[in-house]
Amino acid sequence: MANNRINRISSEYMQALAACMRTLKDPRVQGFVSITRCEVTNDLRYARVFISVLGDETAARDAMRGLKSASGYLRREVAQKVGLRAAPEPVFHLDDSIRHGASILSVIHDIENAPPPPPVTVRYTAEEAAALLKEHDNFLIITHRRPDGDTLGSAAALCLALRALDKTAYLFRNPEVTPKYKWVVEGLEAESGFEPETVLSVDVADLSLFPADAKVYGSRIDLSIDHHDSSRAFSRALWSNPHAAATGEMILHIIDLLEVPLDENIADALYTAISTDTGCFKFSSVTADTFTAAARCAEAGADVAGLNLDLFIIKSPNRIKLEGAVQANMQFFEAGRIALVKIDRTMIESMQITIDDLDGIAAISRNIEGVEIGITITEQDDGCKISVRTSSRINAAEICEKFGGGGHRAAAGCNLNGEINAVGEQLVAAAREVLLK
Ligand SMILES: [Mn+2]
Repeated sequence: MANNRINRISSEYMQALAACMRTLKDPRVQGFVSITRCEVTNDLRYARVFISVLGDETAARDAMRGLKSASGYLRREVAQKVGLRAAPEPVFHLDDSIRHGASILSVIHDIENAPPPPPVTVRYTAEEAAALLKEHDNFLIITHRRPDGDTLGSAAALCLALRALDKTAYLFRNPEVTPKYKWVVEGLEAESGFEPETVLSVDVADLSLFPADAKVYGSRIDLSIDHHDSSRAFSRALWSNPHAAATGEMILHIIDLLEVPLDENIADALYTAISTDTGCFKFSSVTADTFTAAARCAEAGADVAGLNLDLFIIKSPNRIKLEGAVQANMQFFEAGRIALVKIDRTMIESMQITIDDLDGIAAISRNIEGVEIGITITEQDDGCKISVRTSSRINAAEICEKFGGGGHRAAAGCNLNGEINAVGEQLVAAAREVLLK
């Protein structure tokens, strides 16, 4: 869409919104707030509205809350004013430049001591995300806790692509990277003391999934790139695509927009991301785009056969023993429609099971004829980790959301404190509720 058309719509929108804001009865907003800038997104779905607030940090936060709660009302009023059926949804931002100026004049010490307010998230298109990457430099890329092939492969590929553009880019040093994936992050991790200007997260659906040491960046994520449909906003900008089978597919898209040619290293990282998140192209999330992305990796020199062997075929002797124990101890409920696997600490210790040995173990229970919900509970130092896998009729995320977790329709997870048998009963009860409703 032509830029001048967007500019015209933005300025009309800003005028109409300012008029509507003056009619708000909310004392948090009245008389203290003015709009400094307004940008309607290319798809006309959202409007980034930058505001300045007269007063201190508390007044600013209150005003933001007031505006957020009024955004539905404002959207309808603006639509009526400009004669549109649906106006862009306003997403409010504090105009930092003005707030900073005001702070110098007023309450510097208060602001320095206050925790930074969580940012208001704006949804970005792929093109807007690419533009952000082009404009910025000195990147730190954050991966999620218990990192899998998708978060690590996606982060590595993005890091390599940014470096190909002569930018400085590093991965956050995730302490939980397992031996299986060490090669993916080699040479890319930030040394301590690196001060990033721009912080990105990939494949991270929620702030709670940040590694503990990365929490300091929690309120300053500039862009989050993710494909989970349960994605919870925590970043300034979010580019999400729940139709992507892996975040790696999205990373390939953005690398294309950045016009960085794929090399063997990027291709290996992306193939790792895409193949691991799709169970080697077997999950229902796989689309034609997934195969196209994999084909692009193969074309660019990814070691497809070697990676498949390492990632999916070769198993450690301990893993084979674990699979035997899992199969022998599985419990069934609701006439075999729910299967429960419990892997307790004694089992893990006596069989010398590593985190890599546990990778993908959750698929075993779901892959039994008649099972619609497979629940796998792994007892860990900090509580129980639960993985739920479901047949197409059942939404796994719905079960895990009952316990504060989330994920995809076919695969989701959550964490629960408590004794493993009691946790098992809770999960089976929740699964039964979803199964029988
Ligand atoms: Mn993923």
